[in-house]
Amino acid sequence: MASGTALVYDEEMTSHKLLWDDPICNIEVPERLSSCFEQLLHYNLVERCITLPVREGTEDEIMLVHSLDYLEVVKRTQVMMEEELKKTSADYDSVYFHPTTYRCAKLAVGAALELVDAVMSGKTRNGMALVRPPGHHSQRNAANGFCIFNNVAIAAKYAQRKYGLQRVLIVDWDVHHGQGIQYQFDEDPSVLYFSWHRFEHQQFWPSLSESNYDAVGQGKGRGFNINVPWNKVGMGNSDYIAVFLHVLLPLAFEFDPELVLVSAGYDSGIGDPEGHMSATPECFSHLTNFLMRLAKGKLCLVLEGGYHLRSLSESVCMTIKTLLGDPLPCLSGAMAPCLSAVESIHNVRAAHKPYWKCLKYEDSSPLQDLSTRSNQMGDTETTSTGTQLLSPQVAGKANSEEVVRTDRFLELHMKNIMLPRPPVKTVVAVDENDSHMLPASVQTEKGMDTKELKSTISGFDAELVKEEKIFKSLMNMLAVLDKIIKKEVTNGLAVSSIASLSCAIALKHCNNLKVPKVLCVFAGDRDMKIDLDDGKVLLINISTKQPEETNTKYNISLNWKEDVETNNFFSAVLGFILPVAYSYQPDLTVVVAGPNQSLGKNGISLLVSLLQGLAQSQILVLIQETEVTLLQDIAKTLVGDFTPYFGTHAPVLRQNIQMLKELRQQLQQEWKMLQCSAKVSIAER
Ligand code: Q9C
Ligand code: ZN
Repeated sequence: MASGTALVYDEEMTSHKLLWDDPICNIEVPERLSSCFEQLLHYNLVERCITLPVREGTEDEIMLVHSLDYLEVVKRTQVMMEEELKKTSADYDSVYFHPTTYRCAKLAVGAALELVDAVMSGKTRNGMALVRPPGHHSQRNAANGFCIFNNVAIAAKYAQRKYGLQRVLIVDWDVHHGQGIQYQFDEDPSVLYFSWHRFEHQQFWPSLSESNYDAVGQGKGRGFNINVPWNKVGMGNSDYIAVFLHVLLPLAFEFDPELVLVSAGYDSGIGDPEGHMSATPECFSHLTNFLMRLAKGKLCLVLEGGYHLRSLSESVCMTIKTLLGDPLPCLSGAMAPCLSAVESIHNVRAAHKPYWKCLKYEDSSPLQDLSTRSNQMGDTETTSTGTQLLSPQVAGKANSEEVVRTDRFLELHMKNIMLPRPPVKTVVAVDENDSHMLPASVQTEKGMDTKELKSTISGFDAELVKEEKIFKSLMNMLAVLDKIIKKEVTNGLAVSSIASLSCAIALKHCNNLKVPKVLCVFAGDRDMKIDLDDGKVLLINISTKQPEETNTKYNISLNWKEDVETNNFFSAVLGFILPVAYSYQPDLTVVVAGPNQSLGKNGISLLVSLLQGLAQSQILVLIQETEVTLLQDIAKTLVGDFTPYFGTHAPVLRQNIQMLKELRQQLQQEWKMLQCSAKVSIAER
């Protein structure tokens, strides 16, 4: 499988710049690009990437999306004097031209295409192109919103033509609506376009009715355009993650793309003078990490907006660190989406219900503007993250004070979240007979024999523990866990003859070492009681058996029926397990593939892959001896040089969905990231 991360960049794209006074365009500056590259150098990330030279996009490539007439207009600006450049710029909304604009715009297109080639040919697994001018607003016959050629739309068409792709996903996390991309693929079911954007009930630029959630695509393309309007500013980490879990990811996994392109604008990040949102840089790590699980890891990001230089460059660094496979920083701030975000999520899901299997049992019709109405009635709820991390932002004109304040915040913040990378990522404790199945880069645990570990074990079932082989494997498992907790390694894996016992001992060891919060996801039959002490452990048990205990906040059973041929489990992972996990914010995750687990390779891989986003990627996987067929895939997933395929989305079973609905109903006040229906959350607020 392909490995490595491509970085496509050329300083020449900084030559495009504004030559006159224009209060609208003056934020799109050359330093946007150079500051990103400098910060990447500062964190020693450039040297870890495979740097690729840029090239010009050809006229034919540009005409995959744009008309010849428009191409000629842009070409003519090369030889224009300032007055003429001004006049041409004024023909479009929020655009400026410079004599080097044509050249830079061609390089931006070419950079995106080089990146697609690197990823599609297997030269690298993923990558990012740092480009100017941006692209997602530009249209067949028009420049728009600082954009000249639609880099990402051209890249999608190019990838389809050159590599015969049937399904391409475009994720546009820029804070503006990429209407240019929407228009290009509105009737095209082969490209799924997702965009979230500041909308404020159509008050915010570009103020189009077709930016709302009910624009789902047209003709054959119905259902393949996803708009998530933000009707308030200040949206933060929890709102973004909630939209990914409840809207984008279920549809994206069902769509099953062969390639993922990202219109990666960072004006959706904290401090941005256009967006006024409050997502912190590590949020982009999490978004990137999610998208790396699609299309067998084939992921290409292309820069769009982002106008707060420090916020932009730190967020770009977090994105590239994640592409490289580094552990993820925890998200800061309390994890609960705001009411306005939940309302948007509800409305998009309702609008897309007719087109997607995963939304089949959605019982909702769109709700209009509930959060706005309650707001007018004097409800002063503001969004969560930003206001807690940083004193409240004032919507409106950007001022230099706000920029400085965010700079100072980010300086401190980055020191807290930049994690050291352990020299060894994965350590395993397995039987020698099985070790040939493991990737070369894992370290095998030979076992530490310390009093401390022995005393942890000896508190448990004496008869079992007396057996030499069992005792030894428990010691090895604890040694692996110990290294994870001490941050000598990022993750680990152990095979166990009695998974329930191993799990109980592991949790005991966490408690001894004062790990504050452990998330334990146990698939299969658990025949051992686990001490759940004061929320230090959150246990989610997935089993085909009816649970004996009733569900509580920290002890949750999913009675799950699975069809092994296909993967039914997406809805449980995205719609329940991850929302609960993100709400809990564990310090360590333990996943157990126990006896009679019914999730199969697809389900367990999915679980392990996605849970790596929690707890700074610190995760211990315990595999029951009888389930060793999982070993190879799980080990590769932990090492990170492999993205398993999770199987196709099965039609969801009604009983599973019903069970999830009831659980969500019961627990969404405790675990707020579960909220995805405005009706319920309003009723209970
Ligand atoms: N009153 C990108 O982020 N603002 N483009 C216009 C008019 C234009 C943003 C405001 C913002 C364009 C790529
Ligand atoms: Zn933007």
